Amino acid sequence: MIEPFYGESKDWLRFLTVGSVDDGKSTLIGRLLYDSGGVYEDQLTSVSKYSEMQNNWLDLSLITDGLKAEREQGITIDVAYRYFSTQKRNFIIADTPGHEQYTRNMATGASTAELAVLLADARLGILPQTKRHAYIASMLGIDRFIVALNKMDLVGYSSEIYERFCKDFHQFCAPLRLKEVRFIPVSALEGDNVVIKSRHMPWYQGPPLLTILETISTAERRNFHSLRFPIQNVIRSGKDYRGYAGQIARGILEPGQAVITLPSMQRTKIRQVTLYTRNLSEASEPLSVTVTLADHVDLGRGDMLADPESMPSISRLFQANLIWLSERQMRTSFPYFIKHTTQTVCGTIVRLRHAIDIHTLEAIEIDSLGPNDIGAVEIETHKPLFCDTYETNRTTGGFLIIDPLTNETMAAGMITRTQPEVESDAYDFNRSSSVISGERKGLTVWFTGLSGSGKTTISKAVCTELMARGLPLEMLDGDIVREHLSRDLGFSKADRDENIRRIGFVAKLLTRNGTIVLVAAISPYRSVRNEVRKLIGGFLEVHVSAPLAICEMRDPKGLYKKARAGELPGFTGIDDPYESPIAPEVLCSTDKETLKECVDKVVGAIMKTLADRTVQAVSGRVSSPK
Ligand code: ADX
Repeated sequence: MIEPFYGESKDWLRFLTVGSVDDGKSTLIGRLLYDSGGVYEDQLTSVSKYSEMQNNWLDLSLITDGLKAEREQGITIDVAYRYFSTQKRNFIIADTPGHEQYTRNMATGASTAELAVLLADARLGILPQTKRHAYIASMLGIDRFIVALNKMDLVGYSSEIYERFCKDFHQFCAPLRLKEVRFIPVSALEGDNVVIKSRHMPWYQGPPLLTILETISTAERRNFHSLRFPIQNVIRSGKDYRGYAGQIARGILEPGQAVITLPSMQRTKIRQVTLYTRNLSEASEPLSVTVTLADHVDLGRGDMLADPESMPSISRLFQANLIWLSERQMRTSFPYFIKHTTQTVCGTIVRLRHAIDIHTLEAIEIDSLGPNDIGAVEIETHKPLFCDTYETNRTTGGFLIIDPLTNETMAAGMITRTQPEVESDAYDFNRSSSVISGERKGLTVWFTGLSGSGKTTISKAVCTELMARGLPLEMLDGDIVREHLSRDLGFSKADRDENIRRIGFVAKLLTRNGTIVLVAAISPYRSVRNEVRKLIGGFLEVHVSAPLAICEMRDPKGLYKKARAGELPGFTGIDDPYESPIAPEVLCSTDKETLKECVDKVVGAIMKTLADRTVQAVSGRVSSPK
């Protein structure tokens, strides 16, 4: 059983193993685990049995390649983490078994690793794959490499081959600005220089791989300053308790400590830090804890507690490196979702600055990034991120780009510069903002349906979803409008039409100014709905539908009962008609679909409309003569 970080006296080293197909990575890991006693009894028995059946020698790659069988059964494993420990240290190996999607897997595995063991085949030397993996590992913040030249037994343990390889690799990795590169000649199959020093290579003076892993410095890993605590969850209990749960991305948290809340910028102090039910006197990254604050501050998911003396950048504009993961090409000016710490916001890739040629590590000009490409971009988000550069903090400096329509992860990103540091001439703010404001007119989303069908519930939930993505929003709910704007109106046909025209007029003004307007009104008559559709322009009609009997059963305000009793004449559905939309953009059948299904449908339609519009605007701009 692996002890958690907390209270552990031996330290941990998380490392990533990197190698091309057939470099012998599985055998090397198997050898490390086997020779250091890290293989479970039952695992060993099955490996021995299988090896005997096959070829009579113990095939150590089977210890790790057990995963292959799972893969063949269609179980996807992006990264396999293996634990082992020696007397000196605990180890976590992030191994990426897939070959096809290697880049994606590496990006996942490397995000927490502090060292990479890079494997190459002594017969083949440095392959393009090796270079790609080394570059990606360094880009993901790994600045310590152990480069193991494997299969030395197959090249007669030649010191010349090893020396030449070291020289070539040194040359290649010079621009990567690594802190430490150690080389080691090994034969994972024979066990040379893995755990035990090789008898076959007396010319190699250094220690075996495991000794390097046990002794290499990890001291700089943790940072006790510059607190970053992105809030994942708000825990409420009783009348007064409000706890904020999350994972410490950087620094320490302790009772009495001064913190600033972002984005509300309020100064307060930490009252308590708890782990499960235990109060802690101090907690540091990467522990997940719950804190309470000395003052009553209203915080939510995506907000952050930070060190007031050393705040992160609060930025909507930044430069970043991207590893493009999707099969589909990168699109500039397309509204993607940007997932950063605990919040997801809308954002666009404003410009591709350049891509990287993996062989020469030089910047090259291309139009777009495709699968496995690496490039530098400028990004603009609709809502500020509380971020650092990836170099200073992998959590607050890293993000994912997600397709809003399919939810596919398109790219992994690493922030290299935030707005205040971006020179004004390098960043044409007007140009990028025009993508956001000029071409992004607003949209009215009109929820129509019987009283009790669920218009207000769905529109409120959609509002929360869109708010989290940083979109400018306004809600016009029938009940509230009637309290203010339409106080003088009743429920005759003429009054209802007037009510809808007033709502339509306000929605038009807001839409014109770039707002997403969510209207929830019974709006029972088709003709006036069509009238406001024409007036507003950017219009999505959502029919929130449920059979009258169900709405009547729900009767949230007791109005159906009153109407049936004759106390509310002209009630829609009872003695006044409801004319269903003929071709609404979205139909939510609240008697059959869950709230989440309905919300996803509406949010999807909104995002698609915005996306289509941006694409049209961009292609129009490209094709129209100046
Ligand atoms: S609309 O017909 O003009 O679109 P709107 O959505 O603004 O109606 O307001 C409907 C709300 O007014 C209902 O949710 C209900 O609370 C209240 N109401 C009062 N009388 C009626 C009525 N006769 N028919 C429908 N809703 C009524």
